[in-house]
Amino acid sequence: MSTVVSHPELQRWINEIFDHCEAKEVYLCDGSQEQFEELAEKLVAAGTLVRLNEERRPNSYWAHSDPRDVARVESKTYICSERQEDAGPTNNWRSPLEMKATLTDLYKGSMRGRTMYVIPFSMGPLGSEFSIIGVEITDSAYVVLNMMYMTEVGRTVLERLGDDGNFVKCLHSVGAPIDDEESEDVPWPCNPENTYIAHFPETEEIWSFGSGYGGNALLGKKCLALRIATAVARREGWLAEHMLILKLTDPSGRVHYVAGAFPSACGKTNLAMLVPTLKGWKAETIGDDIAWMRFGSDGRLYAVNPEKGFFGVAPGTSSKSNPVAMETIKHSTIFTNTALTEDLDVWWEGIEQEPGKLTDWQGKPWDPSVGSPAAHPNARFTVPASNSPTIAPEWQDPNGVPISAIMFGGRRSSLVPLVTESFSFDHGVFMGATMASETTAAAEGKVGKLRRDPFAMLPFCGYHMADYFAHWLAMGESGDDSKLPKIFLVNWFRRDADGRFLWPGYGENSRVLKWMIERVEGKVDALSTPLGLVPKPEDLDLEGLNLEPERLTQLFDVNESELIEEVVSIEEHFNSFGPKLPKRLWDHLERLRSTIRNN
Ligand code: SAT
Ligand code: MN
Repeated sequence: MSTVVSHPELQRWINEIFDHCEAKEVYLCDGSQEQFEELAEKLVAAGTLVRLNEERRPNSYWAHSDPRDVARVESKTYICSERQEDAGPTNNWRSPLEMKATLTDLYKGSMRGRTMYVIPFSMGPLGSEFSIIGVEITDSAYVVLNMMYMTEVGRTVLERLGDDGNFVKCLHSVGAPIDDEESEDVPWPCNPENTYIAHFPETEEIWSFGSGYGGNALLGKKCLALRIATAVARREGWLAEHMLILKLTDPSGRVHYVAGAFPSACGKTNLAMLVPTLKGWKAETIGDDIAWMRFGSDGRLYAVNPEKGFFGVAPGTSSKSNPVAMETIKHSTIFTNTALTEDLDVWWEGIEQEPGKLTDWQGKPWDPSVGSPAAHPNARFTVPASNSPTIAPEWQDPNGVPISAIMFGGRRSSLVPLVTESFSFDHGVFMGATMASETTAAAEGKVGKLRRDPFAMLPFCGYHMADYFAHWLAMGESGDDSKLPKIFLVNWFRRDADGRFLWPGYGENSRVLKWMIERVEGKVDALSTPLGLVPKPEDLDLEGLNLEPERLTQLFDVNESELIEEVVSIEEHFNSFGPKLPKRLWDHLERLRSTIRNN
């Protein structure tokens, strides 16, 4: 095979994969618009993409997947560290040797009849101290288009890599060779029986096989920017987090940046695109999913969003729930597993418009009498962040933005107050480590069951979760106390005795953000409770909200028998991590338990 790149190790790896996977040809992705269009046309011809109505949804496409390939598969996701104890109890583990043997067999000839795409990409702004370069080799053109929206791709990245730069090797195959040149390809090739998403944190490699779905196949996102990055961040002393980054400007023009971790189905993307209801306040997006954070020379914690696009859930998105997202996806968007309208636009449950006659996410004719949803609940839009009308001008600042506050949140119908500030950074780590959310209909399993999801990182931490907690504590220790971000636990989802939400949420959450900022600026006091510091009633700006005082009381009420249950449940949670769980976190649990005994 001829030389395609000047980096000897990259070229060697390209040759090796080309030979082993027996690909038909190699295609180096340069990041150009011409290539985007060429590949989009190819996918339209193959039936993978449908070009949407140019007037209603310019430069946009619709795809629907194999019905067996619609989401991340945590049961097939592995952390292959040398030692099992380094993967910890929350990850699937296989030894690197064993996993590589299994996958080497599967990759043999897996790209037969297909083009092998080489995608040089950067997570984080090129040239930033934060950034990590990866190269994804894939046999899916759909993956290439999505990577072009989600990351920086192409020549600029190769130039920055030079001839001897480090890069993360990301190998992906849909695992569906075309053996008979005469036969037609399927629109969404995949191999659900043999799907593996394998991570090798020590050698910084990702091997993914069998799935074309976002989180399994766009390897820069969860695989690199979280699972591999967490392991790198631990070695190098920074944080790779599943967090949104939001810029807030108060009426006097003062700016603060806040980061926030929320489990799925808690409105993270909506919060990242918040439209404040408070007069004079402005919110802009830096990122909606991932934050990489490290201390700057001034001692503050700085964050970048390593991504360049949004990969958001479509169902439920509307001009009411998220007008900014609706504006963002008006053009240049790839929709996957939404429904398709008769005039070639997209539709999903919750979008507001009447559905009419549709093609559903499985490609079948649909009208409301069908009964099942027309869009898959995990249907997605992929869109460049630059499409967003409220993306902050500094969203790609190579130095990142200084974080004033970190929020942890979950969906809790009782006990957890609307907002609680941690007593200290350590106590904030306790809040993150004990985060929990009630399951919704969107995920499998029982609805309303409480699930602990520490730092919203359960499926994304590339090493032992207890070591990850220890890393957070160590970060706090290495920082300058007065400059560390304040940490808050929020809960937009408390309900009254009749099951109704007590807090209106969405844009009204700006009222809670305002209080956090006033705390950061030292403008207001707080009341101490067993769970942390809460606002004095007069300090929460409720003007124009018509919230009865009774409801406000309920939003902060801590019921003692529920607190007892919580302590028992956290103890069980902590025990699941074994002896590695940092003692300081046990101490915080004991302190909480003692507040019950003393009352
Ligand atoms: O497919 S992704 O893993 O990127 C999206 C998600 O599940 O959060
Ligand atoms: Mn996410």
